[in-house]
Amino acid sequence: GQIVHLADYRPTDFVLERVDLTFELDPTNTKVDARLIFHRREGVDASLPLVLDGDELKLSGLLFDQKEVPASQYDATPDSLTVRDLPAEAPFELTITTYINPEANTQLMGLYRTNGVYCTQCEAEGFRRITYFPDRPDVLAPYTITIIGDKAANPVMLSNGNFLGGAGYDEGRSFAAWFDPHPKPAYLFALVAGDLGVIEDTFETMSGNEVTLKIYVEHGKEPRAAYAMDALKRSMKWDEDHFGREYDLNIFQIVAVSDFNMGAMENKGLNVFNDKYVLADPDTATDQDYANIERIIAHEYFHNWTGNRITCRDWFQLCLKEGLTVYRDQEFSSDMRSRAVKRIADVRHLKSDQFPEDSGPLAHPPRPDSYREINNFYTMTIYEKGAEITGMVATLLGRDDFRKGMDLYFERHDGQAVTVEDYVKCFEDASGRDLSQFFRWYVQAGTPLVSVSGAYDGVTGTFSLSLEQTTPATPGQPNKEPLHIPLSFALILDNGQVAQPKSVTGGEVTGDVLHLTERSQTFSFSGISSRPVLSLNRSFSAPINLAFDQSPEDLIHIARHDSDLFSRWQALNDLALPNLTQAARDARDGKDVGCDPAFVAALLECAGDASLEPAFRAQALNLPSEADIARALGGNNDPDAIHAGRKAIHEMIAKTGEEVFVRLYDEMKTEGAYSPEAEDAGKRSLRSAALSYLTYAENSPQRAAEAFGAANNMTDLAQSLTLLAHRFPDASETTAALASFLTRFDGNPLVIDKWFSIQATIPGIDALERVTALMGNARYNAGNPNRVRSLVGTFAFGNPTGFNRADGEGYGFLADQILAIDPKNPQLAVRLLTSMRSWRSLEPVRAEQARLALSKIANASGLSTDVSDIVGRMLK
Ligand code: BAL
Ligand code: ZN
Repeated sequence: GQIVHLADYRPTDFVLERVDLTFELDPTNTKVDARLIFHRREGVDASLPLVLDGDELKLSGLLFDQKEVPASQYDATPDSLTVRDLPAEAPFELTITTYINPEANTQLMGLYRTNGVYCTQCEAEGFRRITYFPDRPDVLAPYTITIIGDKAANPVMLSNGNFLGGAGYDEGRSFAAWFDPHPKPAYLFALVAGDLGVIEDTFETMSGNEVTLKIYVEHGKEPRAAYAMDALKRSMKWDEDHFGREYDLNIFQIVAVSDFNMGAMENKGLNVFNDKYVLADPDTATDQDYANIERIIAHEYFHNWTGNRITCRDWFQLCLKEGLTVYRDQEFSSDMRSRAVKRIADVRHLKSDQFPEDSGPLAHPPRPDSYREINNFYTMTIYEKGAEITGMVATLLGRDDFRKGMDLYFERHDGQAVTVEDYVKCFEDASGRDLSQFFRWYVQAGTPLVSVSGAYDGVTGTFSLSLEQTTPATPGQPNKEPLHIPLSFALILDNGQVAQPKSVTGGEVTGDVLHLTERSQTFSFSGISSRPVLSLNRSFSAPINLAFDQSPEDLIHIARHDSDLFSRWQALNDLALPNLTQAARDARDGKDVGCDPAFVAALLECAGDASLEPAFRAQALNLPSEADIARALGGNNDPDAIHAGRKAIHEMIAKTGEEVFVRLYDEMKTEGAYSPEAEDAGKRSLRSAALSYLTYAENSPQRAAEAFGAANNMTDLAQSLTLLAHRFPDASETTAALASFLTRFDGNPLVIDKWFSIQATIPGIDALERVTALMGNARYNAGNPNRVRSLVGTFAFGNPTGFNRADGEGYGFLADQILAIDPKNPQLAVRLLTSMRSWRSLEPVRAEQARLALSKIANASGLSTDVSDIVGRMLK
């Protein structure tokens, strides 16, 4: 793979006017005829050839205006087709014939087969595995698609756009034709064919168009698609109400497939989903599964405007569609559920997954300026930090100007392939605010650190706040410029009221937002009658780390009084963390672990506070993870000590709070039939947090075993099984529960994935042996991404003690898995590899073992560009 640079961008020499594709489906030998109409772009030298992209292709035929092209006029290799002597001005038609083998396509890019169904994945560069094409996102054209296939095997034949018609074709075969009038890049192309079940519904858009909605699943699974359909209709309505966006075809289709590298894909009018994010019923899906389905259905649907109608000029602009669409799906979920709880969950995710990326060898700006393999840039930074940046724009501009900027974006750029600059310009034009400094968020990698100190002068009634920002160096970016950081804040008085300063000096403040723009800045607030407690970065208004030595008393004050629920959670979290890091140090040094009673009291006060929603209280009880603690420790990390320290803290909280937990466990029982709605889900989450603490207090599997026996939904069942397995792996109750779960759900791979994951994350040195044994289980399938992620992926990402065993066996195992998977599915291999991105923060013995395993990968021959790019960066 060559390195591609943003600075080298230039438009294509030829403009693609129309695309007409005919597929003659065959499992191992599908014929593709691509009729492409081009003209030379104005001003382009008439001697320049047309160069099209390919990937593992073989040209079988090439016609120019329906006449065979002489061999002297073109060169075809597996990865490109060059055609010379083309007209200076007039449009011309090329017909390209290729034969491809869907059955042999294990990369799951391009056209492949999954459980007997033909399916495509073209983002980012999969279309070039189907036919030679100008495969880049700034080449937009309307597509006509004809699919010809065996009638009995393919009663369903789908593509993008509106259905034109279909009928018998010849002996045993039929055809279906589709037309997508909206010009689109090839990465949004999709084709699905096979024998599938379907559920159908309709949606009336705001201007009165009736849209047919269809969700295709394997036969027999139709009832499990009902929640996805409901989520789709709510998404369509929400996008109209909140962004004025209406759907633009007469049909919208979703297909669930069982082999898929990503969560889902937003192909125009024909979204393809990993079945994990479509199928749900109370017996087989957890509350988290339901929430994920709702979110991802919305995400892919929202792409119709942010991604499809307006797409990216080049792949460097990926966060333009992904960050914005994540922002939109987060807003949707916040409206459907509890905004504060959603924010807490999103920030937890950002901190646990994006912050490590941003502080390690894979750090990159949300808008990178070079890449070797674009598949490796579907990252937490592009998606989640990208979403945070749009969120900061909304904070800086305020609701109304943000909406005006979005409206302008849709109006100005509909039908175009644009840049992040174009996007930000819309907000500048709509609001009159200069966002040039703010733009640095897009091009500068690394998580900024804001150091805070506050001082109150009772004589003058002034509170002064000194802020200093630094961003650590990241690969390729040794020096960082100061960013424009919007910090939501409150000065909370003794009585819990928010102080209203008379005046502010030292910088801009709009409403409750402080604008930190200099490297260091001191704000002074006058007219403050008594010493306030500063609550800063409320709602996590900026994705930064704070260095703020706030006293436990002040944090407890925030935890009690802040009107921003997120900040109350953050304060409890900030109270917990030093206890957990100290516990890890003490455990490492063989000392007794202690815990600040004031923190425990504040936590239990929150847990028992009936005025707070249960889901919020559950989030508070869910202590920072082992990965969070490792990050806070910052280096020389011993996962065993972190685990032991955290466990000891759990035991202390559990003992002190036993009564509270017994009471919550009773009170939070949900009544009546299972509902996936936020309210019941919140109760279940608090109940399961209480149950978890009770297993520590009681140190017996009894209660979890009873909960397992009494569970009437998958949330409770999976949670109690997790507690049994993780806390009491050797108990007979655990063995029995694992066996009964397997028997009950055998034949349902998505549920068996949970069974794999629960066992793969049992802490301790035995985990590897367990995982290896499970790989021999008949239900495991090393070719299916969901199976691999649920067993090997969960082990590497979610089992810090088991994976990071000091003898390095965990790393060695992972290296072998990566090397075995890479030749078949590089994207899946890379996914596993990124679990080791923080290897340098391990203590020296483990770090050396990790380095050896990574070197083994790096030195293997025949690596994919994907793996070689990532392992190279990790070892640099
Ligand atoms: N575009 C890839 C899948 C997604 O982000 O929706
Ligand atoms: Zn997306």
